[in-house]
Amino acid sequence: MRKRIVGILVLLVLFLLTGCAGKQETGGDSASVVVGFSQLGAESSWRIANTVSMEQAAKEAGYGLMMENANQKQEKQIDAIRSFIAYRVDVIVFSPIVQTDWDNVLTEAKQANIPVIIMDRMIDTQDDTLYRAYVGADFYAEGVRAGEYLVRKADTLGAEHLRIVEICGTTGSTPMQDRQRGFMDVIGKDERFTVIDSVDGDFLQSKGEECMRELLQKYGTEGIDVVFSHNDAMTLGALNVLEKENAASSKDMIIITVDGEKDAVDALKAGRINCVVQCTPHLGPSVMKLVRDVTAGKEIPKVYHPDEGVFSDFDDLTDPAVEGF
Ligand code: GYE
Repeated sequence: MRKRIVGILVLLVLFLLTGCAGKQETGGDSASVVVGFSQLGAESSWRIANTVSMEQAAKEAGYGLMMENANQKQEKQIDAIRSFIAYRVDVIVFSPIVQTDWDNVLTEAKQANIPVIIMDRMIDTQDDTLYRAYVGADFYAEGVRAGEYLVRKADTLGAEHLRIVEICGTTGSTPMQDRQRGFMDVIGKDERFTVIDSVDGDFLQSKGEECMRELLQKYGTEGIDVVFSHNDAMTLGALNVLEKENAASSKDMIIITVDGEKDAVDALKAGRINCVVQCTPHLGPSVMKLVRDVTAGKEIPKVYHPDEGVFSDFDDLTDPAVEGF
């Protein structure tokens, strides 16, 4: 009898000990997995849908999600990642506001043996062992799609010269840099196109309005033929200004936007926008699948890009597949 009680006690102690040490070796057991998630802000409908996607996917997977919103401040993201390391979460996920200056904090995560998954935007680093995977759009391809639409539109209109203004996303962020590069690679050598100005709208609707107001003061509605805006929030802000100034102006201008939120797709259907390049915010399920594999000790792909397309005034916009998020 006594032997039996001792045996049970030994098992109990072993159970408690392995339970305490379990944070690092969860073996894919969803009940004990905690994900630390540093979201960069709440600047657009895209971002809000992305946050919801992460929350829902974590819930469905049965993972604990510690989320910190950085309100557009890189220092706050770095603090959040440090707090996840101190808490010893199982996996760190973050969406870097800009590309540079992540090496120090990611080295701390690596030293603490906590895998890092980068979501949405990318980082600049010489050391790709600092993160296990990147899940996010191919922003260069999005810029190319915007450029290809414009070339097709110019061909159809028989346009000889189009003056473009570009309203850019946050300076130094991956979508800003790569959307611009992709767009320029398509239209840059074609003499029909001139980018007359390129301004920073920080992915915010309010800044989109401000930028458009300034651009109109500088060039007037007559001096601008195309608006290429890096996200829907800024585009919707710019449209407010254009339509207040002169109801017909935006109809004459070619308006190209990126994301695909519901309001922008509705504006496309109403003829107020010409082209919406899609960028999906629904990255949560792909991220949580990687969390599952990485905590189970499996190899995971280094880069994952979701499938994306484009909606424009060349399409049948009554097709039910044409819809926003
Ligand atoms: O296009 C924009 C958001 O990083 C892809 O950030 C994301 C971008 C998105 O603010 O709306």
